[in-house]
Amino acid sequence: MFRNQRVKGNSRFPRYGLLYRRARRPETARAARGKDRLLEKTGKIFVAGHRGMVGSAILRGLLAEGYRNVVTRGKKELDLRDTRAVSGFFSEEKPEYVFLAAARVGGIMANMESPGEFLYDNLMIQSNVIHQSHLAGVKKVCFLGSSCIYPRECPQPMREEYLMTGKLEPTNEGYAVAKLAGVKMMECYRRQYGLKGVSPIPCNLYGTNDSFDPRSAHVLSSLVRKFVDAVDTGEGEVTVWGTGVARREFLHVDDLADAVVFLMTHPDPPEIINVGSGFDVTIRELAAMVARAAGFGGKLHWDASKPDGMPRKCLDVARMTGLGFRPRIGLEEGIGRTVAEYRERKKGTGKP
Ligand code: GFB
Repeated sequence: MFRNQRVKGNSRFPRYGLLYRRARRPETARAARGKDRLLEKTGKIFVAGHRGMVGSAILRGLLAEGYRNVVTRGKKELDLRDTRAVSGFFSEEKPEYVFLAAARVGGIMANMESPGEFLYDNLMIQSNVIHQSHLAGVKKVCFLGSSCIYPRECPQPMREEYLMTGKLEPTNEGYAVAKLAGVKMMECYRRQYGLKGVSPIPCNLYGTNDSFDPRSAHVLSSLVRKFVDAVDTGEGEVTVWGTGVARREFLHVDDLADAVVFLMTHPDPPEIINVGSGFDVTIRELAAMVARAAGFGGKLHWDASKPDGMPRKCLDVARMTGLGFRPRIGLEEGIGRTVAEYRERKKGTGKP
């Protein structure tokens, strides 16, 4: 619906009110929105991947902040892996700011089953969008990394300077190599061509518009589906993958979107910056929280034949906290919302 047009208003996204925004904006963020701001309200913004979980949250965030000149393209209209098509799009639309949220993403099993696709699709998408942004003279680019780009045996919590200091976790190596290449491409393009930008590195994300496909989803949404479905069908046991000892840090995608828009409005953000809650839980603790939120009182069966993945992934969020940003949605609340959204989705379509 946003193709080639200025977005007229945000009535489709009523829960993002001014009050909500004001309440959570720290002083430094307000200062950043002063005269030095780099993301102008009337500037043309391209949100790549606007239908995905992250892209759609960024789009909602931008609309709530009063940005109206947003351009988007669906996958069918513009294949971001196609260099010629992406070049044509940039010549035609001439965006001034780019949020690169388009990516092939998935949980641990999807990553293990299709490492080639995760590597190829992401390399192509990000190379095309970052390179064309440079050629088109884009003022600022936001490229989203992922906490899986840190080494498998990384000291915890993981600081930005630990990148490239060790071997990657094998279960998501294809995806991580691509994302790492994207972060490096941003650095190299800044150094050689002066391309301005920021690469936020989010922890594990969940929230509105996430996939609930049990084979390919990330752990939180996958567990939401399993426990809600078990309650609905009266199933007494739910199977959870792995041993449950792996630790993960979670952030609701609305908080990520706020952080990303905040960073793009900041006059001089760090080139690479972790974005997370700063605390982690074991998968066992997560499963218990989701079971409780879904109202599941049965048994949990741990399928240790499935991989645990990286033992621990917890970001050091000191840089982001230093800029005055803190997430707003706690894990308990976020899980509750996700359970409600999954129930709504089931009710609306009759199936998930
Ligand atoms: O979100 P997730 O799939 O991926 O979480 P990663 C995997 C952890 O949750 C493992 C356990 O320890 C799994 O054993 N788990 C338990 C489950 N039950 C389930 C389930 O039903 N579904 C899933 N998916 N996991 C991903 C990377 O790693 O993290 C991506 O593969 C990306 O590349 C993403 O970086 C942020 O956290 O291990």
